[in-house]
Amino acid sequence: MDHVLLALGETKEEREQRIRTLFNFFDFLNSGYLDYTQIEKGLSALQIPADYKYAKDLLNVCDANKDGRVDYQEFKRYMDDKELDLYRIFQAIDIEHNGCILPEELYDALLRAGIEIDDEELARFVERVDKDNNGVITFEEWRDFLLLYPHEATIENIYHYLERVCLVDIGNRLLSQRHQ
Ligand SMILES: [Ca+2]
Ligand SMILES: [Ca+2]
Repeated sequence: MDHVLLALGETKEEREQRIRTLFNFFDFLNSGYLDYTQIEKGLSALQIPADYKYAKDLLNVCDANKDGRVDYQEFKRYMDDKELDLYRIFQAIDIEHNGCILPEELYDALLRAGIEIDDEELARFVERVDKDNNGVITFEEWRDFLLLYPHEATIENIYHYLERVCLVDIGNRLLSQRHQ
């Protein structure tokens, strides 16, 4: 976890605070735990494709004692595991180890996994994750994009997730055009 903190420039306390804030965001009823409805609503509010399965899977992955609720400790443990996983795969993609993923590196990582995409798709993927639009993906941007993705962070899974999120974006854009 020390590597993760270093990559984010965060202290242990700042990280704890960030996770607590996210938990409280989901726990809008202030009940001290999250259930399916809260997770589903929270994901929707964050513009994350929150179809039935996705929220359900996130609940199942977090809910270690299987009582149908996610308490803070369970949520925190999920975050610990997830951030470590995301850090590992980030490092594997960032082969130059300069702390950011360049579009070429993402392209190469996908290619190594047997997935060939065109320039347009690559640009769309990078743009989706690259929040500050500087053309590269930092670990913080990577983490924020994938933190609530409940499935194993393999390059194949991430590819399918990116595809899906981009489709949702395109759908929303078409909808807002129609409403203009
Ligand atoms: Ca539980
Ligand atoms: Ca960036």
